Amino acid sequence: MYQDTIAAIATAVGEGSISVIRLSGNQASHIAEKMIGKKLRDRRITFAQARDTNGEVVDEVVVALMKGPHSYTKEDVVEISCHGGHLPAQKIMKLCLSFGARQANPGEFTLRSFLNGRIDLAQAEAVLDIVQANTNEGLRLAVGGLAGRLSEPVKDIKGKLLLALAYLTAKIDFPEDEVDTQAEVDIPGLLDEARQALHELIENADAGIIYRQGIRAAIVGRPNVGKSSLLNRLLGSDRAIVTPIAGTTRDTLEESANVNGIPFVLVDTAGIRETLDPIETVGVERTRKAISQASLVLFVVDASQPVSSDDMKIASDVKDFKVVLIANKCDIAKPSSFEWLGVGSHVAVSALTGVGIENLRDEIARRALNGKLISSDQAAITNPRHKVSLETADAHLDAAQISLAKAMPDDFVTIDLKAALNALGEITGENVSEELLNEIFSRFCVGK
Ligand SMILES: Nc1nc2c(ncn2[C@@H]2O[C@H](COP(=O)(O)OP(=O)(O)O)[C@@H](O)[C@H]2O)c(=O)[nH]1
Ligand SMILES: [Mg+2]
Repeated sequence: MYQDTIAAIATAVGEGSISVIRLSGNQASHIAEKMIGKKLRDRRITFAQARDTNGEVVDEVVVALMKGPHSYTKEDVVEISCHGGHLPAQKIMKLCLSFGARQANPGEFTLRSFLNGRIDLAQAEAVLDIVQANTNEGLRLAVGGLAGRLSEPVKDIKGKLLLALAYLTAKIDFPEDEVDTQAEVDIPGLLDEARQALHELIENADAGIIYRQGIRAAIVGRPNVGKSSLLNRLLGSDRAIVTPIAGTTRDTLEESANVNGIPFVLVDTAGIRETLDPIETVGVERTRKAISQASLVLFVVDASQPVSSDDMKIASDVKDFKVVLIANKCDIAKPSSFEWLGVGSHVAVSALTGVGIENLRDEIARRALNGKLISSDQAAITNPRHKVSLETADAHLDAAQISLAKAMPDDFVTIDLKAALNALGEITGENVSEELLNEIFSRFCVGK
């Protein structure tokens, strides 16, 4: 436990109906009691006036005490709710400091929760994901993470490896005939099970990471096929200017959109065509850059027009990217086949009427996730750091299995088992460096 008591304004700055100042540490209730001149009781709400050191009333407040270990940090936690706005919260915060609290660092409450053993590191990181989630899916995965949906399978895998390690270590330490044959442990079986569980987690990781981090998609095509109309349709608002004049969009335009729970950055681009217009030429250059930065290309063609040489040129420009081919304006023409453009089959839509847009959303999401949709009861890694640790663990188990198959001395196996356990410990946080902890918690807001 820590000696100092930390304090921070836990609500967003600005005008609001209430602000909350949070304290954690063994002086938390003492500091609050000094400020309000009343005794606090555990798990009770106390209404009071907060007074400064001269006895002047600063604000009316509602104070809650949650005594450790039944609190967010496992320490005594006090939450003081005052009127919203800049001044009351700041004044109360200052009073907390003058009565002996220290300003909390970003994420320090959650860090204490982790260091005091209430949550593991993966759960602490899930807290940040909850705060930052911008789609329902992202939130669902993050809340699952906090509830231990990642920690549980990892703990399970660790349990199997520990059992194998304990058995092998006993075999090394004691002569063979002393090891209880009743307790014979199926090492290859345990390792198989552990690896299978690892593979399941790793398989879903890329999709999980996309749900959390989002993905960039560039909308490309020749002028006037309806790229800007499509952007507006996907956003559900008239963000980009749409006109019948070819070359209306001259610069790239970026907007965030939620496509089936995946946070997308959609980039509308200037139409690609051979042009002598100097402004349009710069626009076309920017389009090429946008394509190279995107993970997904939404290639729009006009179903009401014959395929042009510009279309073919674009098709060859984007064929090495992940492409969704979109035949737009299907309200005025039945799209013919565009297979021969060599970028896959098309999705027929009308940006004007909205026909086919739901299909398109499904297709965009499916391609973004490489066909890996995560069902709501599945555990999913959403954090690249966790994926690396799982892969490291898996590589060590692979080596351990090879040593077993070659009947190498048990030491060879135990070294890799220990290394695999270490890698898994980086996820749950048993063995992490101070630097990594700082790195993770510095991304939190103050007061969290
Ligand atoms: N009939 C029809 N017209 C469309 C559709 N999508 C866009 N347009 C029209 O096509 C023209 C060019 O659209 P715009 O979105 O600016 O195309 P961009 O140059 O590719 O960005 C405008 O007059 C739009 O109203 C569609 O699905 N059906
Ligand atoms: Mg446009």
